[in-house]
Amino acid sequence: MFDNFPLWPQRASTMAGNVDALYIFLLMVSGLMTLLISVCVVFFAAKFRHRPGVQAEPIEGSTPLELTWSIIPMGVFLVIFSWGAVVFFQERTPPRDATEVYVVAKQWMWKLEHAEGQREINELHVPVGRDVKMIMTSQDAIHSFYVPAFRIKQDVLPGRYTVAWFRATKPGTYHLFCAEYCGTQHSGMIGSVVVMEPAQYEVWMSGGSTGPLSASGEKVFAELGCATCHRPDGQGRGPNLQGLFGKTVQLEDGRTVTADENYIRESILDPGAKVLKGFKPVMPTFQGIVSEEQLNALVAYVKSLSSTRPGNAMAAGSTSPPAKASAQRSQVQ
Ligand code: HEC
Ligand SMILES: [Cu+2]
Repeated sequence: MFDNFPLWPQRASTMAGNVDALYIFLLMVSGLMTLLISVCVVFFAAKFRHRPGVQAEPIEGSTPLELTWSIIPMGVFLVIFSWGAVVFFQERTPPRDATEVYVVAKQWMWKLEHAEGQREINELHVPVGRDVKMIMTSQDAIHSFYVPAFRIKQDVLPGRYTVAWFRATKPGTYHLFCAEYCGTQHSGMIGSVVVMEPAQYEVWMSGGSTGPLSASGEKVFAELGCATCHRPDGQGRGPNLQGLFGKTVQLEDGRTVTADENYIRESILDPGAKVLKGFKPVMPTFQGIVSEEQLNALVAYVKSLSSTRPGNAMAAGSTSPPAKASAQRSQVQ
C-alpha cells in the first residue's frame, strides 16, 4: 500500500504482524485521545470565554464523572497490558524444536555459528518457515541484535547467554543492526539475514561445514580433559552429563535450578557458583582458557547428550539413543 512511502519496515516473520497490530492500536488510542483533548480545549475555550456580566462558578466534584474517567482508561490500559504481555511472551519463548544458531558479538561484528557447523560473519542464512533460535553472547561490550523486518531486538551481554527467536515468512535479504551503542564503530556493526527457500538453503548448508558444532564441542571436551572427570559410565570424579540439559538440578546448598544454556556456561566458567548435590567442588574453572566459540561448542555438545532435545541429537550424530541417555543419568543421581 505504501510502497513509495514505507511507514513500516517489511514484515518478514511470524511476529511482525502481531507487533505491528499492537503498535497500530497504541497509535490509534493515542491519536484518538489527542483529538478528543484538542477538540475539548478549543470547544471549551470558545464556550466558556470571558463575557461581560458572566461570572464563573466553581464546582465541587462529580462522582459519576470521576468514575467514568477512571474506569474507562483503566479498561483501555488493561487491554494494552494483556495484549502486550501476550506478544512479549511469544517473543520470549523459543519453540522447543527450533534450529539453533550461536551468536558471538564483538566490536564490531557478528559471528554466527549454526548448530550444523556453518560459520558466518555479519551474515545469517536461514530457511523460510523454520523456527530459528539464537543463543547469543558478547566478547566485550553490550550489543543488541536487531532485525527490524522480524521485529526482534535483544541485548547481547558479555558473560551470559541471551536468547531470541524468529520464524521467517518471506525469502529475501534483511538488515541486521547492532542497536546498542558499543564504541566508535558501532554504526558499522551491521549485517544481513538472508532468508532462503528450503531447497536453496539445503544447497547452501551442504557447503563449507566443519561438522556439527556439538562434534567440535566433543573434541574440545576431550582436549581440555573434561572427559576424564565426566565419563559416560559415571565412574569419573564429576557427574555424568548424559541427559543433563533441560533437567532440574539439585544443588549442594539446597537450591534447585534448571540446566539451561546459562547453567552449563556457568558450570564451566565458575564451577563453584552452583555445586551439584553429592559432589565436591573440585572442578577447575575454565575462565580465560576457553574462547567464546569453544564455550558455545561445549554447550552444544552437552546439550546433544540430552534426551529432551530431539533436534540436537540429530546434529550430534554420535549420541546414544534418548532413552538410554536418561537411564544412565538417573543411575548416577
Ligand atoms: C577435576 C574434574 C573435572 C574436570 C576436569 C571437569 N569437571 Fe565438570 N564437574 C566436576 C565436578 C566434581 C562437578 C560437580 C560439582 C560442581 O557442580 O562443581 C562438575 C560439574 C559440571 C557441570 C554441571 C553438571 C550437573 O550435572 O549439574 C558441567 C556442565 C560440567 N561440569 C562441565 C565440564 C566441562 C565442559 C569440563 C571441561 C571444560 C569439565 N566439566 C571439567 C568435575 C570436573
Ligand atoms: Cu554493537
